[in-house]
Amino acid sequence: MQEQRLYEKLTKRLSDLEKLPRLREEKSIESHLEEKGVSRRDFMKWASAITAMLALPGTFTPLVAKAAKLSDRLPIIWLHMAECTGCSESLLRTDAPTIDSLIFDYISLEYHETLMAAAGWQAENNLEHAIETYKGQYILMVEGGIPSGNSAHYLTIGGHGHTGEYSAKKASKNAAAIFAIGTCSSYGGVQAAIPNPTGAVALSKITDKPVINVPGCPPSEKNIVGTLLHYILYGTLPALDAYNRPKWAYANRVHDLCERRGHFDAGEFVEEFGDEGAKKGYCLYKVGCKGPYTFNNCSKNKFNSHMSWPIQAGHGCIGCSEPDFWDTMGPFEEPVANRLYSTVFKGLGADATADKIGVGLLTVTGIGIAAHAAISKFKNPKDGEE
Ligand code: FSX
Ligand code: SF4
Ligand code: F3S
Repeated sequence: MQEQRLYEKLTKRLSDLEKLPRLREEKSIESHLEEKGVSRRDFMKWASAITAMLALPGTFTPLVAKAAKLSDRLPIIWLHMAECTGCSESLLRTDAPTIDSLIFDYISLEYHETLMAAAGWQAENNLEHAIETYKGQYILMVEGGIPSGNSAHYLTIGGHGHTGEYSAKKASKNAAAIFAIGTCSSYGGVQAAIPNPTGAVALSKITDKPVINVPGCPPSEKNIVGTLLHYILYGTLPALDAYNRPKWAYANRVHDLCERRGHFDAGEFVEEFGDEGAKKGYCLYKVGCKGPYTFNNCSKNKFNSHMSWPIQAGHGCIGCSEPDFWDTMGPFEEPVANRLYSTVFKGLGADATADKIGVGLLTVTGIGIAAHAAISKFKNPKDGEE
């Protein structure tokens, strides 16, 4: 019953959107995909995978396909702040174009500094024009941390010499929805790491409007496109966790669905990179994996058309979708518990602690408890000496 009501609600939303004019060329998504060699069957398979990812029943697949078809009805403005452009690259630079990247080609991207042909004054005019023309209707996607306050000038863009902070504030004002794409925009990211010389902050710190965070350094192409499709489908904000991340993507820990989890539970660990355990695909906890403290769906969806992801490639998760991971998750190749023991307790039995963590401590405390709780547990010297 509830499912049917939702189906009707989403159908209504999509038919309202359908009445809006196409913002780009009069070309259907089918012909766009066909030109790129994607069959209708592949497209429907993709739509069904996205439906599952958004935690919707399989019967909603035609609606998701329709949402993708209507992705040219909403204007999008994409701003770059201080970052590496990895978020855009994650979406666009796969070896063969994925359907996600083709959808991205198809959407009505009114302004994107990496992709647009315009430069200099022309580019700035385009941005101002898009903000004016689509006032209250456009989706704002921002990539990168934002140097702020007295340090805002560290990010100065364009002929008018506006700071990134100025542009992001201005574009946020009349946006219909705002998405912070990547950890930098969501939480500040690498440029906000201590000592944060440019005063870089998250997008949510410079606007009082709601910001949906889509973290990851970079986030997967699926999480970026899924966020957009979710908005097209619902027209409202998704259910969020405490850090404003959509729950459909960030409700589980990387550890929960990790392909090496069986080895963790069995106490089989890689002791150092390149050892026998590494060859056997053992758990990477002792060489620094932060999967137990990191909320993201990479263990399920992977990257590059489901080809691989950090842990499959043989390195632990570095916690890239968590706030301040550069400061809180390092050193990246040591367990969190080692770090706490060697800094707070001056090297007190670091290896012994890691040994106990695998089969003992973490299992007893339940890896399922909140990361903070797990960390404060490690801080207790008595636990380490058990
Ligand atoms: Fe880079 Fe985007 Fe990391 Fe940041 O991604 S992949 S530094 S999240 O803002 O470009
Ligand atoms: Fe996977 Fe890391 Fe958890 Fe081991 S600690 S099971 S490698 S997420
Ligand atoms: Fe990032 Fe960890 Fe996934 S490092 S990409 S959250 S496996």
